[in-house]
Amino acid sequence: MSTLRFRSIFVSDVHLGTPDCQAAYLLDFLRSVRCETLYLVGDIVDLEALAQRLYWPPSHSAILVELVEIVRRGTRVVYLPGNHDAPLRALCGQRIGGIEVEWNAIHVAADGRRYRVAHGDEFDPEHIGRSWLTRVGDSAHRLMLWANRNFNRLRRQLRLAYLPLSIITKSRIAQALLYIRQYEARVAAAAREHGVDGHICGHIHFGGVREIDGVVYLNDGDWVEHCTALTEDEEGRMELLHWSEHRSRIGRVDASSVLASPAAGLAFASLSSEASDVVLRALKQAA
Ligand SMILES: [Mn+2]
Repeated sequence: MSTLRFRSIFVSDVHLGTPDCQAAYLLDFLRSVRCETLYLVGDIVDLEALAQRLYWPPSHSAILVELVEIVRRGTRVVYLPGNHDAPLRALCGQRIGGIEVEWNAIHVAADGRRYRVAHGDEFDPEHIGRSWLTRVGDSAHRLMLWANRNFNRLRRQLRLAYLPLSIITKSRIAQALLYIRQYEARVAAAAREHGVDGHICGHIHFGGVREIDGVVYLNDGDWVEHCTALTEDEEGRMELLHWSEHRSRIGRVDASSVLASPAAGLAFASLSSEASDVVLRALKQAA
């Protein structure tokens, strides 16, 4: 199979260390692509789950081995930890095994657009709220102490980060969509505040490409259910790809247009057709 070449690739919410991780599809994807910069946009290793139960099949080690190989090939790898790998935020500003660890990053696309990149749990007020960011300050040492001290309390709170998913599994679709829309709006508002052209995040396990009030919202999705990655080509065109037995382009942003990803198709693909009908009705009502 031929190798796909990209300028940059964004992957998040892999959740290594949990049985839900779709490691085989991700490994196939990583082995099928080449890029100059790979962004790991948080929740890569689920330290929160591993603290509760040790689960680590060989396929999860294979992902780490592949990441080492990607670094070795000369790809720049930037790791922006999320809430499920939050203890790694203590390493922000450092380079670990050739991987740059940062809270967030500014990605300048080939077309000159500037995107802020961060996992995105700070836009999810149900889980911790503003206290998370304001209390920490910017000292890595203080962050580490704070993370250690609050880790158990944090774990209880972080579980709420999956609110959208739990709502979806309960088939309360309209609320899930409302939650996702509110999240997207908060991310877009923050992008405007930062004066960037868009924001690239993950966290809510709902890949998405949208233009919201003049800024671009890009969510690279997850490798738990949807198996999606965000890619940038040499012209700065951003595409959301699904990668399993099927490979498809779900949404696209280029210099002149935004081809938004379908609102519900991605998130609800795994539900039964009956549930999908509910989704469609909810969508019609929302429209
Ligand atoms: Mn997350």
